[in-house]
Amino acid sequence: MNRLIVISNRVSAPSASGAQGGLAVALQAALREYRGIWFGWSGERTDEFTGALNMVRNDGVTTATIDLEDQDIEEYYNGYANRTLWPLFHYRIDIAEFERGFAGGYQRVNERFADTVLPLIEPDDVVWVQDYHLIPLGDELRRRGCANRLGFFLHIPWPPRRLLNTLPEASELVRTLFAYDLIGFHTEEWLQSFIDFATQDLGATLEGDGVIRLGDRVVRAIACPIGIDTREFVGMAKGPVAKASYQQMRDSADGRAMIVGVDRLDYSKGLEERFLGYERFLLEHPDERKELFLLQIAPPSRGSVESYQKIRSSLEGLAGRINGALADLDWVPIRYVNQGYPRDVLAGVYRAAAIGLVTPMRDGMNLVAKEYVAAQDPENPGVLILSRFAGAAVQLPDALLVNPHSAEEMSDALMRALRMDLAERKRRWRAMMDNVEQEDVLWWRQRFTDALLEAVPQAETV
Ligand code: GDG
Repeated sequence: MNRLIVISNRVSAPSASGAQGGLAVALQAALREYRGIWFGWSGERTDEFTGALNMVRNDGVTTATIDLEDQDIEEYYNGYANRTLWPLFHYRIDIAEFERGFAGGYQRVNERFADTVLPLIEPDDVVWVQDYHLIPLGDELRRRGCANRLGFFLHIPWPPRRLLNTLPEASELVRTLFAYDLIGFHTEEWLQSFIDFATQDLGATLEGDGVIRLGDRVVRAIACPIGIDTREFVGMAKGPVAKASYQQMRDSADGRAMIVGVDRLDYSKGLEERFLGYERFLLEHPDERKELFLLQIAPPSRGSVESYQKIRSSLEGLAGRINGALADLDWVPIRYVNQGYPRDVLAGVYRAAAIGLVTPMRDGMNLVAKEYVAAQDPENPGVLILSRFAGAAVQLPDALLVNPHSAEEMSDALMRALRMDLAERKRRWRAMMDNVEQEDVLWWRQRFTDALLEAVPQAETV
């Protein structure tokens, strides 16, 4: 293999402080190994798009970024990516917005990405495109003569075909995926929904082992669940910063069991339903009330999109209402925190929490669930309550799995977690940790890049 070219909406530059997500860390390790380039949007605006590249080499990884115009950001990023595809792919057609301007901007930015990255790609390079912002990019690269191996990974769910059909340009969009040699999803469920659409709506045929043919194009589709950098996270949970935040949380918990939730402030994460499930528990079990409290960390995201402003204000209202109705002189049921914390601080917070409450309505995977498991003390692990609708539930069946639509189920699970004896907590945690250790982020990217190298290149199938 010559080099690896990773393309994603945003590029996360290597940082000396290590304050980065697991995905960035994993991709950078791969890029270092394969002398690669990471290409994407800088996150900056420019008056007029020129395609000028900002190339930076840092810690063995080259990043190449471009700036986008206001209209691009509005239509492609805030528009099609975050107001059309994100809600639709999370089964929220009620808030998905279908506007031709968004679709046009999305297409234009994908073309701009293709124009700009193409000159960086050498004949033997392997190209790996990330996520829903860049679905048509592979097709745009092929139109420009790119014959390299191209892979695509979707980090979010793939919706059932009847939902996807509400998107006016669904067929054209899905057709472009056939430009890739390999497509990866987190779970068999998302993979199967993709196959359903491809076969029933586009007339594609299955040729076995995940190989799908559409006309003269052949693509392989696999389920390849992402993990976290478990070794790093376990190390961090034992480090000085995590120890300090652990102690701080234990002290402030004052003997009560802490329930923790950590989520980007996003309607897909089920935060309102979580608060209602917790409220139900408090109402059903008044005697248990002061035995526990909920710490919800929810750093705001995508604040320029209206649905995100709405969820923010409705959560504030809900937390205020629950606290107002149930708090006492010496106890507040919900600590709702609207800011982010460094990863090592979070590791200590997870470790101090007797219960991890991870209840998205839909989630491609959910890394917080895995981080919570990795941060636990093996001698006294906490209990993970996990939504059945997170991709992570497939790998973590020993969590207490709940339906996040049901406040009753959440209330019951909280009671069970609170009363669970040490032996059961240890048994469940060990089973979950085995998975978190084995199927970590390095395993994920190795599996994907190996499968991409094995795939028969499109250039040879047409
Ligand atoms: C998408 C898919 C899929 C959160 N708050 C803070 C903070 N975080 C970190 C968490 C975790 C990450 O952000 C969130 O990852 P998730 O997987 O939970 O969710 P999405 O951001 O929606 O990610 C998801 C993922 O892509 C990967 O494929 O699992 O399904 O939706 O790492 O720890 N990090 C810091 N401070 C915070 O306050 N430093």
